Formats: sequence, C-alpha cells, structure tokens
Amino acid sequence: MLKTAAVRVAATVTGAALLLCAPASAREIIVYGGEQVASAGIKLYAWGSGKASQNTEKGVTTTNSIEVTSGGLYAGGFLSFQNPIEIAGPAAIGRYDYLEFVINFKSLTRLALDSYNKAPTGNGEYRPLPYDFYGNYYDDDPIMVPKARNLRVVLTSADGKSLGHMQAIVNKAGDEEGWFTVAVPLAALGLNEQTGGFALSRLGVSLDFPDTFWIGRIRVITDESPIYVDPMDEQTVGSGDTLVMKAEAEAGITSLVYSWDFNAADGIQEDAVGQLAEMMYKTAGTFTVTLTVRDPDGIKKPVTTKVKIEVT
Ligand SMILES: [Ca+2]
Repeated sequence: MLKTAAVRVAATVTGAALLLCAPASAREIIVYGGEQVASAGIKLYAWGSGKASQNTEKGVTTTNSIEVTSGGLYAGGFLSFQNPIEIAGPAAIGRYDYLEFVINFKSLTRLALDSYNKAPTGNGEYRPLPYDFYGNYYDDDPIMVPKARNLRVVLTSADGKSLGHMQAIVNKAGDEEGWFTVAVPLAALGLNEQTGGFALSRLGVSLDFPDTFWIGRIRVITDESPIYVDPMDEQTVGSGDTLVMKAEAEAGITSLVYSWDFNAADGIQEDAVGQLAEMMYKTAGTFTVTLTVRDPDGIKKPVTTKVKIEVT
C-alpha cells in the first residue's frame, strides 16, 4: 500500500520565530512574566486533586515557570493575584485580543490522524481510520504535539464574576525547547468593549489529559495576523492507494482547525478533521480536495484552498 505525504511548500516563517517574535501588538498586559511568583504577588494553589508550584529551572525568558499537574479538566492549578490585573478595559479591548499562554508540556506525541477521521471509499461509504497509521507517518522533521488537546481556563474577577473557556491547543510544533503558544481569545470568554472590564484576580488552568505542564508566560496581546494556508500540490495516486495529506497554515498565535472534503462533486462536507488527513479513492477519475482552515472560536476569517487529485 502506497503511503505518501503531500509535498509541502516551505513555510516563510518558522514556528519558533512566530512563537518568540510576537506579532505587532496594539497592547500588551503581562499577567505572568516568568518571575518568581512570590515577588510577582501571585499565590499558587491546587485545583481539586491537581498541583501548582514554582519551578526555578525551566522558563521562556527567565528560568522560572509555574509548574502545574493536571489530572483532567477539574484538576489543575490556580494562580491568585494579590493585585488584580485589568485585562479587558473597555477603552483598550479589541476583537483580536488574546490571553496568551506559553506552555511546555511533559507529554508529547507525534502528530497523527485525529481519531474521528474518516475516509470515503468511493462508493459513498465512510471507513473509520482509528489511527491506522499512527506513528507510521514519516517526515524528515516529525511534528511533536502535546498529548493534551485542550487547555481549560477559568477566570475570576475581583468583583466575583467567573468566565471559562476550553481552548484547542495549537496543533503544530513548538519551538526548539518545546514551548507552545495557546491563545484564548478574550472574545471567546465573552469579554468585549461592552462588558465593562475584567479585573483578573484568580486564574484556574487544567488540561483534558492528565499531564504536568509549565507555564512560562501569560499575557494579553493583540494578534490580527490573518489565517494563511499554503497551496497544496496536485497528486496522482492509484485507486485503492492511501494518500496522506498535510495542511500547512499559520495564523499568528491563533489555534487552527482543519476541515477536509475529499470530493467536491457531491458538495462540501467534513470528511476529516485535523492537520493530517488520510484518504482513499476506489474509482479512477479526478477529484477535488477542499481544505478549510479556521480558528476554533471564529475570530478570524476562514480560508479555503482546493487541489486536484488524479486517481488512475
Ligand atoms: Ca464532498
């Protein structure tokens, strides 16, 4: 069985450069800048059966980070701010403001198919692909991604308001030292210029996978960079062969969702989700693959790209 990866156009900016050179920002509010927490007026404590503590060896711009052990969505750590931080002042907040976390995860895995990928057989049937090439996807430069797929954040304000969001973790490589950006749009938390500000006094963090992680930095930052998707190369495959395609897209610090349709002739559906998609055509012909890339919270404009697949 042929297993082939779509040829990629070299990205113009590397993931690491994007991660560390933040996009031009209209404003920046440091929530945690890599200080020793005591000197920053931050108290750490457990959320449920989780743990939170100061780490003094691992950091982004310093050697400090906040070490959190999460046992799932209801077990992690809390950061309590002695001086509440205004993160959503009505005069300054914008649609593209994010609460950005820079995180190192203990548990990584090779990028593989999302578990719910399915591929059409060409007879209108959909074949589930439960990781059938999990770990076999080869690449000169394998992409390591966190095993956790979502960061849960719960924010409490000085006047007792509570907001929460589950944020899809950026599904791409971190920098050389394993720091990943996870950016929660303030708009996804329900904060905008009409909501009248939010003085952050407590921040809870947990993951959807039991793991230990290190938070090197937390800030509010503006990121207006649009979604950019690399064009895909046309491919020729034999009928019954397995074709693996890989999407390459960037959108600053924003998490992305990849949606695939394998045959435009019967309309655009969601045949697969994920940066990698596997497909198989049982009949010869020309098929159009449509890739739509969007951010999970619908803040930025989605981008669609199409490519022809010749099946012989
Ligand atoms: Ca279709």
